Amino acid sequence: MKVAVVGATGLVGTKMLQVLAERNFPVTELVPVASERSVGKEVEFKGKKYKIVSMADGIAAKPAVALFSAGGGTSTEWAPQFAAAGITVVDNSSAWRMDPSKPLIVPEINADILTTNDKIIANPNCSTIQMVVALQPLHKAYKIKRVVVSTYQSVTGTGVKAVDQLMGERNNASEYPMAYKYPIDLNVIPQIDVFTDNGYTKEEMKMVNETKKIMRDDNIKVTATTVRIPVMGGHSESVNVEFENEFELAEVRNLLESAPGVVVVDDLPNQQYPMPKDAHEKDEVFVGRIRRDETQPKTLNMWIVSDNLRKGAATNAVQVAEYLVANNLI
Ligand code: A2P
Ligand code: 11C
Repeated sequence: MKVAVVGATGLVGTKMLQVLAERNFPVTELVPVASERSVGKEVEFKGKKYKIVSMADGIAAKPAVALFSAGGGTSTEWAPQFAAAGITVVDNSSAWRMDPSKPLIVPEINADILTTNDKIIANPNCSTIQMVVALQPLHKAYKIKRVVVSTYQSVTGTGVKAVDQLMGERNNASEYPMAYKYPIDLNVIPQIDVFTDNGYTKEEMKMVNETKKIMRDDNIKVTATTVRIPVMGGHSESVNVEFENEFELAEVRNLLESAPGVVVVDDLPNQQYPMPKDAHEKDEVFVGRIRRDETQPKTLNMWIVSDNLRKGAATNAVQVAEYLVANNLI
C-alpha cells in the first residue's frame, strides 16, 4: 500500500515513520511530504531513502492513505484536497476533531463507527487519548459522572523548539530558541496553548470536549488543568473520577489489567508506579496509584502516563490505518 506521511520532518511525522516500520504496516511505497523548505531532502524508511515531495505532488502520487501531522493550518487547507482525490486522511492536528461530520478515533474505543465514506479521520489530542484509554473500561462498568484531571506534560508536545529550549537552558548554551514565554528548566508552566474566554486554555478544553465525543457520552463532565513540566518521554495525569455506581478496587484493577492498550503498574511495597522515563518509546498507557478518594463515595484516584508522541499521536494514527486495512475500509 502506498502511504504518505505529511509533515514527515517533524517530531510526530518522524515518529510516524518509525512506528509504521516497527509495526510492519504494509507500506509498498512511502510518500514523505513536508513544506517547500524540505522538498528534495531525503528521509530514511526501512533502510531505503525517499525524497520529500510537496503537498501537490503528494496528492499526485495517489497514496491510499495519508497520515497528517503538519499543523492545523496545513490540514485545514490540504486534507480536503487529499480526500477529494480519494485518499483517506488520518489527521493528527486539531483542525477537524470537533467537526460533527468527522470521526474522532481512538481504536480501542470507537473505531467501530468508521466507514468507507470517512475520508478525513481525526486523531485526538495526546493528553485526551491516554486518559480515555484508561477511562473507557471503567465507564462501561460504573458509568462516569465527573472527571477532574491535572496534567504534567512533556515538552515534546510542543515540538522540537521546546526540546531545544529545555536542553539549551540545562546546558547553559549561549543560544537557544524560546518556545515558551518563560524558562522551562527548573520550572512548571500552568499554561498549554492559548487561553479561551472562560479562563481555561485550549488544551484544557480539548480534554473536556474530545472526551465526550470519543466516549460517545455528552453527560461526562470533565474539568482540566494542563501544565507543562521540564520532562521528555511522556505526559502524566492525575485523574479523579466520580462514578454513578459503586466499585470494588480489586475489580477496577482487573478491568484495567484486561483493557486493550493498558498496563497497570501499581506495586506500592516495591514503589512501582508509572513514570514518563519508563513510558518513553512504549505504545501502551500505564496506570498506577489506583486508590479510593476517601473524601467522597464512588470516587477513584489514579495516575496515567503515556508517551505522547507514540500513543498520543503517531501510534494512534497508525492503529487507525491498521483498522482501516483490517476492515477493508481503504
Ligand atoms: P518542514 O520541516 O519542511 O517545515 P513540528 O510540529 O515538529 O515542527 O513539524 C511540523 C511538520 O509540518 C514538519 O514536517 C514541517 O515541514 C511540516 N509543515 C509545516 N508547514 C507546512 C506546510 N505549509 N506545508 C507542508 N508541510 C508543512
Ligand atoms: C501538547 N497536547 O502537549 C499538546 C500537543 O492538539 O494535537 C498536541 C496539540 C494537538 O502541547
